Amino acid sequence: MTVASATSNPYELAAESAAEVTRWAGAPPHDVAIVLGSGWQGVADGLGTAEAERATADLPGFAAPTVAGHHGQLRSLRVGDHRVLLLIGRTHLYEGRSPAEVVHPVRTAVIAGARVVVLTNAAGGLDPAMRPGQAVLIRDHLNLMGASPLGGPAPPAGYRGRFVDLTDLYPARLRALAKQVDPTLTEGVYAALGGPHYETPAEVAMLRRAGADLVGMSTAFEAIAAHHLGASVLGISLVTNLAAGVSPTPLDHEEVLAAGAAAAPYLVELLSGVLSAL
Ligand code: 8IG
Repeated sequence: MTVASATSNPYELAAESAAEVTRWAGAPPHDVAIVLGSGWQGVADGLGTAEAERATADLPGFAAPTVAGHHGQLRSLRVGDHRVLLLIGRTHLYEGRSPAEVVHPVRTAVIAGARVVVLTNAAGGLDPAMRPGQAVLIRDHLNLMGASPLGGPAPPAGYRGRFVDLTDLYPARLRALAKQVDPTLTEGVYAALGGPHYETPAEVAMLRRAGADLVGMSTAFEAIAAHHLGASVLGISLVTNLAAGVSPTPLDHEEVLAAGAAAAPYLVELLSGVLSAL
């Protein structure tokens, strides 16, 4: 269920929920938003004590999550000089949601003031050298979702047009900050597929030949939408499994959540370090 609104325009709807977030959290605005994907939920408490917290269910445009490990919650916290909006749980295309619904939380955060958006996810590793529990910085993506979050009605007056350049979608400056925190971090190309099934071994072989290092079912739309609104994006994948045909065993969602829980202390250090370097 989604809370009713007078508008069906996705930008106006995001502006409405941003106004509600601003009213709720007060000034100054959040300057950083962090989306915690599956496997990353355990990180929320480690980042600091929430000044305020609410379910997304009563905010305009937020879809109710349907996936185990995705809660649908906003938290507002201070980390050093930053006001951070944590978006806990996310909406995926495979839940039957539209691209606009998938990016609504990120649009809300950027319109509410976020200049940096950190997108986290759990992903399959395509490189046999990758290890479950390893974090990888997203250097670029292949959007194989067959859609764009900028499709649909043209952005209203005051927004950038929809033919957006994506050359610098995941800016090197933000990746460099993360590497200052952990010099052993590597980078990779994230292939976004619709899911919810995992890939066939033939698809995994294709993705490797196409230059992908990671595969998952999120993030690409949100990165595009955040960049379109002028925010800078840092993408971090937690490799929780090796992809089909690379992994010796079948894939399963519990494995994702377990790998996330085990990596949580490291991921807290990493995100806290990035926030203090920002
Ligand atoms: I975690 O192997 C996780 N998410 N598409 N493929 C896709 N998504 C994933 C995978 C994977 N692992």
